[in-house]
Amino acid sequence: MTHTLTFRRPVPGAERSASGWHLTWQGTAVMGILNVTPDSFSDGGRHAPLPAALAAARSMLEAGVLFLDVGGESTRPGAEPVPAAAELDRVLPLIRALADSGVVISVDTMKPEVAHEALKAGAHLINDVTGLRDPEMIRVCIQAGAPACLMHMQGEPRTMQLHPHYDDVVSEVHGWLRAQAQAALAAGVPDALLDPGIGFGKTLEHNLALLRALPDLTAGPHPVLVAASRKRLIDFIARVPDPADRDPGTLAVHLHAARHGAAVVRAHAAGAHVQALRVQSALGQAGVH
Ligand code: HH2
Repeated sequence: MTHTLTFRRPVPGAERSASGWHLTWQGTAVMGILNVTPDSFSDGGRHAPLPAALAAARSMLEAGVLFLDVGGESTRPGAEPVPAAAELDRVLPLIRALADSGVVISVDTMKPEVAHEALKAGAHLINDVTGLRDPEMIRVCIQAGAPACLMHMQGEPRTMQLHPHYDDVVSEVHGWLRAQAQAALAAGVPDALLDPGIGFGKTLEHNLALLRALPDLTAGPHPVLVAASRKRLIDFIARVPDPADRDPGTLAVHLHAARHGAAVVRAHAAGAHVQALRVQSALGQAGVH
């Protein structure tokens, strides 16, 4: 399956047309996770000095990721917000250092001011776990010509796992994502990736229902991103308390997502994902870019 994401700014590997720059890939691409935070639930502190972050980025690039997702604020359940200035101090040096590396850089932020500065520094795509709820974030994307990944979250990270509740999780999440994407595109955002937000205000049953319903979301007009990397649902299913041990379960979820049309999977173990997706592709299923 071919996927396309449209930008109104130059992007490595994208083709230019009258309507913008179109990044096109076959099968499921990998977005490598690069958190430059002290407290992310899986890779917190690991990429703190810039050389360590660059070494991790290089190894993901060599492995064949299409996107790198740079994050400066943890959104794990219970996380406290970080001031914009601190988030910028974390992400900008890395984005600047990666700007000429030929990778598509996404910035994982909920704050319009961080998104604005990150796009100025060389990022191409906004990954907003609040799904462009803030109109200012929409303005930032339009002004910079950047598409956004819109993720669904019930509540906010500090409290989202206390009492998640839906009458019908699949229709509520899919309906909300489609409406947000439609509004964003109508306002002038160049394009949108949709993400059901695994683990964001959802019980295990909610997560499983959304993963089983992926064919409904991927049948729609927007490319879909799935991000289950090392999340707690894997512990609930397979009893793996340490996030660092959850890559096998992550791969199982992401290969399922690829078979059901996901355009992108967001992963910590990026190299393992590229390898597994290439093998799955060779077996006649969805594959890697
Ligand atoms: N999950 C996390 C962060 N960003 N972005 C999207 N689009 N979808 C997700 O599911 C998603 C996301 C949380 O994972 P991680 O970045 O590994 O941890 P932390 O938030 O603790 O930094």
